[in-house]
Formats: sequence, structure tokens, C-alpha cells
Amino acid sequence: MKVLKLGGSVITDKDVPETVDERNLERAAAAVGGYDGDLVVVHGGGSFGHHHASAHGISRTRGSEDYEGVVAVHAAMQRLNDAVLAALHAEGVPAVPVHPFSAGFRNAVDDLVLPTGQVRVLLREGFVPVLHGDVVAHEGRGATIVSGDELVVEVADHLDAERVGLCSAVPGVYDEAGDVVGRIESFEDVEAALGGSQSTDVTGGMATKVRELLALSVPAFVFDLDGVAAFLAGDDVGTRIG
Ligand code: IP8
Repeated sequence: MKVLKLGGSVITDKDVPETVDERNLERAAAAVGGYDGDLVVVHGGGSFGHHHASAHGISRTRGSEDYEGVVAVHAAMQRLNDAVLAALHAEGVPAVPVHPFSAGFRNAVDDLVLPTGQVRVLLREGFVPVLHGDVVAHEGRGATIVSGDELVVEVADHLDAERVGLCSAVPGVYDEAGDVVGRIESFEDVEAALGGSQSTDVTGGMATKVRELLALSVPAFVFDLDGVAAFLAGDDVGTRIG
């Protein structure tokens, strides 16, 4: 089983609230449509989740007890999820939604608790589950954001993924000279080279992604839209992490 994350900066215009990048989404969906195997798709928030989250002061650590903010973020992410599902369906992919807000939570020590039995059964029954960054209940803090990257790690761990792919706006992780790094084996090696994201991103930029992916026991790859088909075919593409 493979896990593919479609970054919010790939499938949306991150600077214009609630705008899908239709061309990019269609390209990603076409690559997924050409793959025949077990797959979980996760997508990020882009200009859907992040704008609402920052407008309501919600992040991964900063919670909110304001139902309006929680509903605004979740509803926006559902709208983006609908768009992703529609693009996948147009390519013949049997994609079905899994909404983390209704499935998981963070406990009092801030760990994400995410049951994945439904994802396992959906896979066995031939579906392609599609999860997304979302708000989740957070013990003692109201609700906080769960990023797509955290979901990727949880799903990959629980369901023994063979490889994980992050389709991002860039072809891999850049070093200080601006070249794509072939492989990252420890965070310290590249910390200096990693910057934050330019657009509104309440869950952190590339540095956060690398940290989370290094925690996995299976290889992860960061690549752009050109790399999706190759990743799904089992090739090493972009930057290998781990
Ligand atoms: O774009 C965050 O997911 P990410 C989603 O993967 C929200 O960091 C709701 C802001």
C-alpha cells in the first residue's frame, strides 16, 4: 500500500482564498488514475483550510473553543475534499472521503489519536480513501489543526505502507545552493537549508514536513507533479527522506 499526499500548494492557489488549481488537480488525478494498486490519498489545506484557520486563530498548537471557527475550517476542507474526489472520479478512481474531524482527536499530552480501521477496510474493499488536513478535538484546548503530513505518518505507520509520497510545489528539498537534495537521512544534515513556507501556512513549511517524514520506518519522497506517476510506479523520485 502506498500513501500519496497532494500538497495544498499544488492543488489550490494558496494566495487566493478557496481557489482550486484545476489544472494541477486534474494532472494529479490523471496520474492516480493510471495507477492500479492499493492507495491512500491525503490532501492538504492550501487556500481552503489555512485561510480560515488563521482568520480564527487556530493552529496545530493553538486551539479554539469557538464553534464558528471550527466549523469554518472543517467546512472549507470538506469543500476542497469534494473537489479532489470529483477530479479523481473523473479519472475512474474509486475515491471515498474520510474526514479526520469525525474520526480522531488529540489527547491531553497533544498526541494525535487516529483510528484507521475504516481506512483498512475501505482499502480491502477496493476503495481509495481520501483524507485531508482538518480540525480535530483537542483535550483541554478546544480544537486544533491536524496537518495532512501528520495524517500521512499515522496512516503509513498503522497500515504498514511500503512507501510515502508528498507531491509538493517544488521538485524536492533544496539545499543552500538551490539544488534538490537526493537523500536526507537526518534532520541535522539539512536544517540550515530548510526554510518556512511563503504563504499562509498554519502547520509549518518544509522543515516540519521533513521532521515528520524522518520519523517513518519506510522511505518517503518529496517531488512535484511531474513525479507522481513515477512515485506510484515504485521509482525513486525527488528527495528521498529516510
Ligand atoms: O496543509 C492543514 O493541512 P496541511 C489543513 O497539510 C488545515 O498542513 C485545516 C489548515
